[in-house]
Amino acid sequence: MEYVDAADARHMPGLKLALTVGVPGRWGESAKKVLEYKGIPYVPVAQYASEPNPELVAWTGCRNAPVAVWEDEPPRTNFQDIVALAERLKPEPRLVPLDPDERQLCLGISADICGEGGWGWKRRIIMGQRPRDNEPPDMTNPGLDPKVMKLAYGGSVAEAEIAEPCLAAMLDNFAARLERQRAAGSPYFVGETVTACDIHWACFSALFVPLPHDVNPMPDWLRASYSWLGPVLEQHRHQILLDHRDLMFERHLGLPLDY
Ligand SMILES: N[C@@H](CCC(=O)N[C@@H](CS)C(=O)NCC(=O)O)C(=O)O
Repeated sequence: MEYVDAADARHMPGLKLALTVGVPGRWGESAKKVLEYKGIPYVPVAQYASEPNPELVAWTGCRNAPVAVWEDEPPRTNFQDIVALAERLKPEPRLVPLDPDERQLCLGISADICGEGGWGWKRRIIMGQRPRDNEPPDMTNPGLDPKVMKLAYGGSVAEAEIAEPCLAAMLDNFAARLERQRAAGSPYFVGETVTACDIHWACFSALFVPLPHDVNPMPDWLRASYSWLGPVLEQHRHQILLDHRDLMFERHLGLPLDY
């Protein structure tokens, strides 16, 4: 992917999206796939993992990614705000259902996947507590500033301990919902069409079982870190969660990933 520097991008018209260069950040990939699914063009802006990113901060007030800026409107950094912006810029194909019950379900599932305290956040807190029991040794990126990452996303040992049963319950819940949907004839989380939470799970399933290297070339340390579930979550490796991810990428989102 070709990235524009933040200092240049801030003067460009249209939609700008800051993304972490060379790393498939889950929030960034989700924002990208929401826009791509809807056919909304954007300028990819370079954000460098764990670095100060001073030009991006000067422009948006935000150091990390993603950051979406439409024209000269305020920046959007939260997954739900980015989906709402995309819906406004191009309502079709719709990713947030009009039906109130379905909308609450869709946004609730997305919040459970991407929101603070959700699947991605809790999984990251566990991944940040090193070393974990029996984990392989090669899971730390020598290029990242551990202090910055710990401060931004670290969490505590106590948070990591309570995270694991919550994550296991989330996997069971997502799988049970997909099983019910499958029995009703739909491969998607809500209703009969793709909604935002389908894209969010497809992208965040990398923290469960990452797509293979040929379509998702991740650095070895990151693949090891994303893949290592540990003995508790291993018991909740539901095949239907991977079937859903594969269908989403094959039918709707496209492969290989590019970052
Ligand atoms: N702002 C997002 C979360 C963003 C986020 O966690 N970004 C991480 C992805 S792992 C990131 O940019 N990491 C690289 C860095 O901090 O430099 C939200 O609230 O939905």
